[in-house]
Amino acid sequence: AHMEAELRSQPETWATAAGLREEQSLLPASGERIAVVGCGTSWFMAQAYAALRERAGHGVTDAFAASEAPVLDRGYDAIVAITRSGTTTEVLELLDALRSSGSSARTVGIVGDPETPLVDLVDTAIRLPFADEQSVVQTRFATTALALVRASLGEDLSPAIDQAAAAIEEELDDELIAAEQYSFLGAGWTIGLAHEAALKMREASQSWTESYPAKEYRHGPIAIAAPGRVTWMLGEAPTGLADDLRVTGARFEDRPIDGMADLVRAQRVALARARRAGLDPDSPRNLTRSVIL
Ligand code: F1P
Repeated sequence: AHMEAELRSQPETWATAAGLREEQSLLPASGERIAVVGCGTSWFMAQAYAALRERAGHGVTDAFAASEAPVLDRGYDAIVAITRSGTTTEVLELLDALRSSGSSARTVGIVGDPETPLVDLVDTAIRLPFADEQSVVQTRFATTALALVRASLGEDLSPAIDQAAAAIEEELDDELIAAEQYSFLGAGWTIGLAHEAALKMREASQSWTESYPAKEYRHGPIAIAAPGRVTWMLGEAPTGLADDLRVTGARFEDRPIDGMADLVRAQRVALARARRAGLDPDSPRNLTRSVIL
């Protein structure tokens, strides 16, 4: 029940984030060289953040899984850590390592839990308690953090909010929920969303999912496209992809809506598949709310 309620609240939490001018101003300024880090869902949001910020012309923005982020000084002006719980070990260890290496990079945390220990480890904490969640499987914290980033880059989120609200109410067709396999694709900022959609399907519903940059998909992964399987593009598809897929017999999902709104549809498919399989999406197999090593 948590996942469903949190999923459904996304249009409101995005609208709230869009209005948080002060929190937006705490994000690194245009022109700074930055790295964005996180684990799991938060890493995928870091990837989306990096692509959006570079596209907006705000400067070099790298994204790393916190466990693989370089601790040697690469001359970043700031490091942004995204973490709902603020307790994820790899993120805390990275911040510790940066501090002990004498790095001069400013650190910024984007957190859900406002009292988390992480807030004492960063120079600036951006708290989004209204988007924090009970469920293990993240939905709204991740997308709301990204909504904050998009608004800070001057994007108008109204179309995304309206499309997400519509996506929450629409009826999902049976064939889409019952597929054997799903490959999620993205381009630019939606690559992170494709990875996130695939992760939701695995976490909530134990589904076989893959995810790729759309143009990479043709370099091999398309080999498994077949009838009864779904290839799902978030954002605009590259020219020719629809034709390539037609001959495979796979279903091509290619909605011309905002990537975050389409991610909400994928979250709903994950929830529907979990229910159908008799799984409780609030207690996913082998997972905990945050990974503490
Ligand atoms: C990161 C994360 C979640 C994932 C699972 C384990 O948590 O990987 O994305 O769904 O719950 O932890 P956080 O650092 O954002 O709290």
